[in-house]
Amino acid sequence: MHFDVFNGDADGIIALLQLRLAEPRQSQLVTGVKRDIDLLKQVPLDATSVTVLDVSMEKNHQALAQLLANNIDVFYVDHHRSGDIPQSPHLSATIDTDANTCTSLLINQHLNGQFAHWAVAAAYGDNMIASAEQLAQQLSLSELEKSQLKNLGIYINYNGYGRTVDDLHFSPTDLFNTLLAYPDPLALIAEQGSVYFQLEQAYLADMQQAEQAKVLVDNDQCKMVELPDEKWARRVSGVFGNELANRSPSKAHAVFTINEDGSYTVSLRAPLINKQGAGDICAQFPTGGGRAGAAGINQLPTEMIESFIESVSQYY
Ligand SMILES: [Mn+2]
Repeated sequence: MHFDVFNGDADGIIALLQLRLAEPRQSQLVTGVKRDIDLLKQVPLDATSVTVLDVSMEKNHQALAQLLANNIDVFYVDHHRSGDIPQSPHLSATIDTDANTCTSLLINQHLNGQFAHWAVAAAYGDNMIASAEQLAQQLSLSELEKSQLKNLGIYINYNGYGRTVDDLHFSPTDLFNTLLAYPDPLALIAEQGSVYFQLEQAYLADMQQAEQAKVLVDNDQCKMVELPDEKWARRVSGVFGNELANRSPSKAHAVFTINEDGSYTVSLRAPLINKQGAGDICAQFPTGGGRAGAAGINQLPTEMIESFIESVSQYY
């Protein structure tokens, strides 16, 4: 059995979508909420082959080494930190950590633009606005089409956030299977009552609640807000962070969400005009990590909040 392992956000889902639209294949899907990236260990060692999309190789290093040692062919495409890439005839890896690319854009190149409309939606969804605009322009998309694909990317990305799949409106597996019926996302958007409109309604309701969030800090370097421990807040935390970042491109932004154990889940965005340091800052704290432009901490203890605020204010 072939296994398709992918991140449950817009970039991961749409990366696989493009691949499976181009090369339909019976496969077992392995995914989860956006933060659930330790996925490769779920693949059994009797798998015939594996595709891995949009999850850090560094975080899946051991499981990858085991698959390769068992002569299982792995096709790996990603834009997160990879650590050392194993040398193996069984591994085909495309890793590009450029802050302006994402897995769906890498797959778009791999497929010579066969499903480029989907890649545009994914790039918008991963908040790679400049890259999305560039591709949209190459494709001569109208302003309306661009804004529709942008919304679609944002909604699919939004759907990936939650503590568990229970928080989500659609499990990433179900969403992937639903979207697979649409080689062109503009057809999905044109369909009355489609999943696009269902996600839109849910997104707008959650965002309206987030606008009331408590502001922890707002200075020249950064703005940080706190959201309560509720399903809507866990769903909206990441996209709300992107929205704040787009409104004030010169500031770093962090969204804090309280966990059941009293610690905080933190999602940090570097200033859009200076996409550096977010991953390094978060990696200084236990359970933290991510990319230069966007990173997070899964469990920040209350007593470390001040030191986190200080780190961010000093860095930018
Ligand atoms: Mn991604």
